[in-house]
Amino acid sequence: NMSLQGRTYVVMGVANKRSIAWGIAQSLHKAGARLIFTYAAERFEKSVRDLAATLEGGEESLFYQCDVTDDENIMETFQQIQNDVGVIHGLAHCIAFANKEELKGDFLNTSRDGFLTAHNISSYSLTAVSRAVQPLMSEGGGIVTLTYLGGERVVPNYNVMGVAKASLDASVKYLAESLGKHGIRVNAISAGPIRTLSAKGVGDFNSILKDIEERAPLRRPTTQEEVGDTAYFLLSDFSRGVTGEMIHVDSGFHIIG
Ligand code: 0WD
Repeated sequence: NMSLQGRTYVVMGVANKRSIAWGIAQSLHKAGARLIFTYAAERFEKSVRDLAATLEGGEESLFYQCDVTDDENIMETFQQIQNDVGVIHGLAHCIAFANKEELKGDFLNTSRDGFLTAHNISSYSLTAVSRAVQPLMSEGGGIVTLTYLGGERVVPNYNVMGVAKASLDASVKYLAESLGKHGIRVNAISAGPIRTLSAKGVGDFNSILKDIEERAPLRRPTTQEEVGDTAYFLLSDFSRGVTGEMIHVDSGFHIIG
């Protein structure tokens, strides 16, 4: 049964309408899911609420502030979600950050602070959030995160974020093992480049995009909707035998040498 009617999903990381998280929210909404949105800081609340209001029946959505660098904030957020809705059936983690000056030039110049920040927000947050949501996922379900090819091989300018994605990818496997006994699956989508707010921070993003259009098997850029529908699959029962997996939604670019 592909309907998500009667199910509730947490979507973390909708910054604006270009956010990959927004593509995921739209796919889950189409399938009938109830949505809970979290945003990093109060200043994002209005834009998230305005976007959600464009969904038919979006008045049912719930909103919480959650800064993933703050353990207490994470605890409070999921406590509040538990009080307000009870059971959660899945979560989409669409969060990453690195200092802009470290997303260009030579990786060798990565600072200790920049390294730790990138890993803290982009990788450790998945473990912190998974631990917080686990008690709410009493009926089992799925957790999905977003990763990128730059964690598997060297992509120019991706630098410290690539190392953080490698850490995130390994976390997906360890978390899949930890949470499998609770009926919770953990998977990653490796998305092709999509022009979002975060992508603006990556040096020479345009040439990364152009390369996809010219050389990826499907010869076209990845869309938000494509990632959204794969997240929907990974958060639905159709993927019930899949955990600890990474699915590339990148027009097939990752197979090209
Ligand atoms: O080409 C791309 N855009 C790709 C992105 C290709 C492959 C993967 N990804 C990944 C990113 O690395 C990230 O993990 O997809 C994920 C989502 O990124 P996005 O959609 O490209 O970027 P954006 O729209 O800027 O969303 C990033 C979110 C923002 O959401 P909110 O609603 O919180 O503003 O990450 C959030 C950021 O604010 N974020 C945080 N959220 C909570 N606590 C924090 C934080 N401390 N820092 C950043």
